[in-house]
Amino acid sequence: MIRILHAADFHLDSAFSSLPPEKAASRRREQRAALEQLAALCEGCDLVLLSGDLFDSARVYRDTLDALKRFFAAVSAEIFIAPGNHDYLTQGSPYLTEDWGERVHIFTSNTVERVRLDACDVYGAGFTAQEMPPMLDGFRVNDPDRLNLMVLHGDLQPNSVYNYISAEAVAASGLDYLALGHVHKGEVRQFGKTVCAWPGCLMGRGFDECGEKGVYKVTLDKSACKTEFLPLRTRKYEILSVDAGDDPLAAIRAALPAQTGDDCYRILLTGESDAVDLPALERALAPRFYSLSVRDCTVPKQALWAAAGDDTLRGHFLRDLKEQYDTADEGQRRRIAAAAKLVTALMDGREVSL
Ligand SMILES: [Mn+2]
Repeated sequence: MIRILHAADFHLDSAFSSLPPEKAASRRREQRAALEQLAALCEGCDLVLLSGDLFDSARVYRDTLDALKRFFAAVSAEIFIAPGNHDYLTQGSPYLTEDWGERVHIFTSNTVERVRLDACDVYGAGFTAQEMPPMLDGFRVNDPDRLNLMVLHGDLQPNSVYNYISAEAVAASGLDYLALGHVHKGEVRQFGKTVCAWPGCLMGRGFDECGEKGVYKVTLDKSACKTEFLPLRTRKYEILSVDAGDDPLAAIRAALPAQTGDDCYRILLTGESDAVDLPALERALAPRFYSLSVRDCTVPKQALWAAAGDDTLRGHFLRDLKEQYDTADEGQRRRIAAAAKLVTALMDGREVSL
């Protein structure tokens, strides 16, 4: 049985171009600091598989190379890296120019190579250009009786220009575990007897990378594969929809989880509401977040019975309901008003939730 730490898509030195320069620089420092957490998670593992896009681009700060080397030095396991589309191997790539130490194996060829260890065979290949044709097609393990792993960057989207990996190629490979990168949301799949997984990116960088991020700890032998998601403590991006109601500030406060101070939130106000004062809301709520934006997606409140006098379908419908409403008791009134609101919203083509 071997224990693997599988991570990918660090995207170190991302531009964070939506942030002001000093905040972007601070986010890049946080990316480097996340490697220290990662080193702690690698404790007790025999292998560390890193499936590409460790760097966001060819432009890498010296601070980042040093942080990565400190991470590698802190890990006692063998480390395997398969460069991806963001950090593909090209002249001047830090993968080729830096001395990464003895335990770090970087797959520098775009055809699959094998490294034999006592406990298993580790296969891998690296991107040598931004786009790569399928690299797994036709691959078979050399020795099906051994424990066979591969580290690779690519995805399952047919016609993907980033090393399209077909379910058939995975199922035919004879691999026990295929450690993939490229998809930024964690996912474990199985094709044939091969388990393949994308751990997702190491930390969220925008509202297209929401929720908790982390790595997989994999326990593997010839008969079983267990994957466990280990989250990293990093800033989260979250999008939250809140029905504005009569008091949007109270509605947002009621909808928020307790701890949001480290996180980046986008709050969408929905439903019917009178004019929402966005700057005042953001001022009141900003101290509870690392960053916050509130968007007003509400529609104006309509006087419920305003159209009851009109000679239209809406007018006739509302007049009938209004007559019932006027003679009803309190409980019935609430139900009748809710029915009037619902049907007028439907007549306006608005989305309603029941
Ligand atoms: Mn990526």
